[in-house]
Amino acid sequence: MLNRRNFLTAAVGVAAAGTLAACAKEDGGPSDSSSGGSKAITLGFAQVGSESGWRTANTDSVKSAAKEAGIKLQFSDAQQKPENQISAIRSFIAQKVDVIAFSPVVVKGWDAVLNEAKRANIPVVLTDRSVESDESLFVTLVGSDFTDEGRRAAKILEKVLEKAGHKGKVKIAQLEGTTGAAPAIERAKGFKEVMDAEHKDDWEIVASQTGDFTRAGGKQVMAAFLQSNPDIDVLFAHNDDMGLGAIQAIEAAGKKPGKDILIVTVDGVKDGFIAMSEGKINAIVECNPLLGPQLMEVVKKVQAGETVERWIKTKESDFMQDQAKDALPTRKY
Ligand code: GYE
Repeated sequence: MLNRRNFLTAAVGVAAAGTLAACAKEDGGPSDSSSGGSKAITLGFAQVGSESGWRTANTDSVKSAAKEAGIKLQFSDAQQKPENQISAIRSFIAQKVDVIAFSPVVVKGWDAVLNEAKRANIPVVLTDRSVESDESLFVTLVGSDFTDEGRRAAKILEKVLEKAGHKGKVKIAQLEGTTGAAPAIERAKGFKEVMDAEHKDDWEIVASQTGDFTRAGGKQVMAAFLQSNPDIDVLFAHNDDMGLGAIQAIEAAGKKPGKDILIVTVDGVKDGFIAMSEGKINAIVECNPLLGPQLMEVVKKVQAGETVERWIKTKESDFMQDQAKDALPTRKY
């Protein structure tokens, strides 16, 4: 995963990728324009799946931005299985696409296939999620700072608790994202960082399990949490969809989401905002899925051999319940 320590390696990585892109052109690969006219760039994109509202918005953004930028898109949906992404990347290499972009399901297990892309002189751009890999194997990451999102969730929970007039101990249940995925690891880490530094005596995570970023997962795991820990005060869900599933489980258990159990989620998709405007979610930490336009810009630069920043971060906001109704009409996803 990326951090400041890696910036030096980053510069080297970018330089190498620039050379890669240049080599690809000299090879007379698909981007060769020597036969006259400039050929469209072909981008192979290996998506995680369609597990959440965030993902649907992200896919739409990538597809429409490619169209707008005149980039030929080869799109593959991995259905949340890393092995499907690996096959998709191998097929992009076989097709000799110009650039590969992908949003890795989990952080580990990419070195072999990324080395194959490197040997084929095809630069790789990460989007949304990061990897724990040799950093020379990808050019850049276009996406959010998930550790910061975890910190922001803890900070906004302080406000939520204050607003609800909650005093004393806070029993927290956490619905984690996909096990081994960057947003699950880093959101948990950022939240715990603030908790350990500022709430050692009053906050406690009494239950924490993955709901795989899906609504069905959130519902099922929350139902189990309520059985084993009927006195949960707070739910921190790593995405809106799991929070929305959990709301169903909370209501089925005869409790009021947003009142009996205070809820903080991450993403800020429309359904999340609707639940918040109905008083069922107390706060949302935004994670912007509209990465398509930035990604296409980067792809063009990489293809042209230009230097790009090592981590192109997304700008985001936080929302409390009383902002939901006003914000809802202008939400773009
Ligand atoms: O929060 C979740 C999606 O990787 C940031 O994946 C993304 C996460 C997002 O399934 O809803």
